[in-house]
Amino acid sequence: DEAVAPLKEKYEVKMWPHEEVPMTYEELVKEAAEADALWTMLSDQVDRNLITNAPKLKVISNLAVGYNNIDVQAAAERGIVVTNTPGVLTETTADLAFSLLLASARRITEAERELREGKWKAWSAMQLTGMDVYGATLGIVGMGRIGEAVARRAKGFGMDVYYHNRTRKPEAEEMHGFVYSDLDDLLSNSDFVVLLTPLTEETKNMIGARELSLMKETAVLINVARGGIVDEQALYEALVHKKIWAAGLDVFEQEPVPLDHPLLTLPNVTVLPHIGSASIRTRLKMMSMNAADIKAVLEGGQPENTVTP
Ligand code: 8YV
Repeated sequence: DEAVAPLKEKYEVKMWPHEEVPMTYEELVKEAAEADALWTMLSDQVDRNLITNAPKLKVISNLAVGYNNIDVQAAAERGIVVTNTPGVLTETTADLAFSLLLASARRITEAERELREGKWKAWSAMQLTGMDVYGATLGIVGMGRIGEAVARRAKGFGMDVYYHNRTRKPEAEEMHGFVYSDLDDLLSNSDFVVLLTPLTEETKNMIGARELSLMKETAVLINVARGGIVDEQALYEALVHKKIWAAGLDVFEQEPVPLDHPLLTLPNVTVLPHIGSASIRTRLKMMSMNAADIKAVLEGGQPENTVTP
C-alpha cells in the first residue's frame, strides 16, 4: 500500500494478488491492451505479442533486477521504457545466497527434516556431516553487484575467491584479492560455485554436463540467478552419480517448480521458492523504485532506472 499510494493519488491502479490467483498470459495481454503502464513481476511474460497489442503503453516496470521475462527489444522499438530495480536488492540477495551456501554445506534443511520426522534416535559421530565453509574456495560466476557482495561475505569466512565475468574487475582484485579465472578453471578449483549471471541467449544452459564434470566431487553448486542457466537434467545426473556433492537452488527453469521435479527427490538438494530479494525492507524499496519510475515516465520525466536504450 505504501509503495502504490503515490500512483493511486493520480491514476487508476488495478492490482492482481499473484500469490492467490496467478494472472494468466491471456489476462495480462487483455489488461495491457488498455494500460498506460504495466507493473510486472518475473512471472509475467511480456513478449512482442503483448507489446504490439498495447497501443497506449509507455512504461513497463519490473519488480526485479533481472528482466528476462520482458522483450526489451520489442518495447524499445515502440518507444516503451522498461525499468528494473538494481542496487536496492544487492545485499539482501547476497545474504540469501550465503544462507543457501551455508545450508547446503551443512545440510541444514535435511537435518531439520530428519529431526522433525523422528529420525534422531541417537547421537552418532558421522550423522549429517557436511562440508566446511570456513577456509574453502569460492567461485563466483557473474561478478556484478550481487557477486561482489557475496564475495565480500566470503572474506569473513576466510575463503579464497575466484570469479568469472565478461569483464575483469581490477578494483575488486586489488582491494579484496579476488582472483579472475576462466570458467573451466573456476569450476575445477572451487569448493563452492555460486551462479549470478543474468539469463541471456549466451548464458542459457551454460552449466551443463561438461561443466559439472569439471567440478570436484566434494563441490556444492548454488544458483540464485535464473534456473535456465543450468541444464537441470544434467544437474540431476551429476548429483545422483555423485559427480558433485550438493546443490542449493533458489531458482528453477519453471517457476513455481513442479512438485514432481526430479531434483526435489534428492536429499542433497536444498531448495527455496525464489526468495533472493524477499526481505520486507528490500521489497518495499524495490516497489517504491518501480512506482517512482512509472510516475516519472507518465509525467514525461526521466526514470531513474531504464534497461531500454
Ligand atoms: C525478484 C529477482 O524479486 O531481482 C531479481 O531479478 O530474481 C528477484 O529479486 C523476483 O524476480 C520477483 O519478481
